Amino acid sequence: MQTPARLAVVAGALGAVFAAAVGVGAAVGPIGAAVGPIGAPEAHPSAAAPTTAHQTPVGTGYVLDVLEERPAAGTAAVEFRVLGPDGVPVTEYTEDHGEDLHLVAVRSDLTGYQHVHPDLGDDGTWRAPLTLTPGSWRLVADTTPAAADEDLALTADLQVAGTYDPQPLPGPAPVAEVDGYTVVLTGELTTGAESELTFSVSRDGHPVTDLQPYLGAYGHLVALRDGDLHYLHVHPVEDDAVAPAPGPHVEFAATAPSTGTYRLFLDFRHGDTVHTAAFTVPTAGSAAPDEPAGHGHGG
Ligand SMILES: [Cu+2]
Repeated sequence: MQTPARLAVVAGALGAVFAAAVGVGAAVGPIGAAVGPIGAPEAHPSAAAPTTAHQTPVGTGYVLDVLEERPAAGTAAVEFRVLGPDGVPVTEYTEDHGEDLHLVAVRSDLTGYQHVHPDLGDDGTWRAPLTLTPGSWRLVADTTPAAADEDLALTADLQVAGTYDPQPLPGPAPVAEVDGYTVVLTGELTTGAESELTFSVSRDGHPVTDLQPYLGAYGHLVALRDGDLHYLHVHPVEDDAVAPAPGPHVEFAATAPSTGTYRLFLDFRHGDTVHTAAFTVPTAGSAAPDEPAGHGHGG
């Protein structure tokens, strides 16, 4: 029940943004007339006008403000701020899954996935170490500003110079191999109703039953839609009466807002290392015609 509610919250909040923007415009008058000496650099006027192309207002007017939208290719710290409805960098957050902010970075062809937990400076500037290749990148900051009282998925895009070499999206498959592990996905991603996705982890043919906690669970799942890179909130299936087992099965619940093909990234921790298994998953009913309804070729 939680995921539809959260999606509904996001959708409702989007409506609220426009209503709030109208209200703010009426109350404050000319935007930028007297924002005050907050210390925002002159060269960064977007702080007062959260509607530039790279910023997507979400929630109650919060924006993800990247300081350098055209970084060079390579590994470097990407700096950004979460700006509140008042344009002031947010410094107080409410933890979710053990972190104040989860940053996901992925190139527009859904390669190069990175999930990091950046460091927050006293001035509200986050610094995230990212490895970027030429092309367009989507950043998603999954965070709960203390004053917002709801989980937000704030997005921004980066353009990395160089020759973009797009990779085709791997076809739908229920099995992924990563770092010597085999991860099998069962379940479907459905629209309009919550469904469960179960990931089963094994290595060398043996189920892995000693997964290590990562971000307060035995797995962390991120889903991004092919094409528009829409970010899907996913949460672990939690049963208050039964503590989750440390593998081999890790369960999540998700609802897709509409049909499409998603790339699912499962982070799990084993051997003191975080591994990421990736799957291409069409929403139920939009699957390729040659995909079998079930895959019972066991044994
Ligand atoms: Cu995270």
